[in-house]
Amino acid sequence: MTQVSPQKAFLSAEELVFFREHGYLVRKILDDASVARYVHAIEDARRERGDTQRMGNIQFLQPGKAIRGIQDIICNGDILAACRDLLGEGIIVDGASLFYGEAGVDYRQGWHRDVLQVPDEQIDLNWFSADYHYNYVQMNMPLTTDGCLWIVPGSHRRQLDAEERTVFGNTEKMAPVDAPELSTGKQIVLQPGEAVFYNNYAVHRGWGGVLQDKRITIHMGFHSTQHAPTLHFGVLDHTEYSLEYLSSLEPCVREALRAHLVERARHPEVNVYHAYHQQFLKKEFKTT
Ligand SMILES: O=C(O)CCC(=O)C(=O)O
Repeated sequence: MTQVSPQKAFLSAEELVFFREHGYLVRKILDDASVARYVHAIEDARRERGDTQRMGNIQFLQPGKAIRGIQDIICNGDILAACRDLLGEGIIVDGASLFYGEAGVDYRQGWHRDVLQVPDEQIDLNWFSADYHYNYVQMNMPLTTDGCLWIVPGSHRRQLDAEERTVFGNTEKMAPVDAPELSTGKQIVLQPGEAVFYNNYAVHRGWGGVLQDKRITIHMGFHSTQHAPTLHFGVLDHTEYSLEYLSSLEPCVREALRAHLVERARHPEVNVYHAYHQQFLKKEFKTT
């Protein structure tokens, strides 16, 4: 009988408990040479596209916006191993964006949970509880020092507390951008090549104020085929992945997008969220 050897764990038992309780985890992923390679590929691509006054959110796996030189990040063994430890086998890449902002860009989002794309009446409060099976992990991996992500540790596994309720008002989705500060908010400051894996149901926000330095951060989302989708699986626009586009990709990227297509075919119910999510991105970011 063929023995399938179990994959070696990447995260320690302590890290898994930390992620479950606090909703985030920081790990070093890229060495300096890989950071430099990706920055070079991005700066080349940005020169052709021109600059912007807003934080960019460039969906680098889509044909019209592709940044070929960074696409192989979706095959990074350590990132996939971390996601496997957090979610289970059958890791499928979903979101893949580049946050790009020049020094001087003013970047402020309201505190939110990533349920913005769901009509209010479909939001289930059970999603924000300790026993809910969460099946999506989001990751920010900066290539420059980045302190733009803020999170309220532990808020993914409970309802909004009294302070949060005051700033959110009668919605579970997003507080106004000019709402008072949350005393429990924690700024996550990352060095180039470090990644933060986080639960996107936790209360969080992107907030840099007026950026002192350029921001170049790779942002991704992952799902496991072992469990039903949770939000917001369905970020990639799979309808754009033609055979011609797929065959132009590096083999590992092609295989990852093929696996994404197979999983999207198993879950057509998430397609409705895709459209809502794109509307959110256009409001919060410059997406071209
Ligand atoms: O790192 C950031 O800018 C925040 C991103 C964010 O809030 C989100 O994707 O929901």
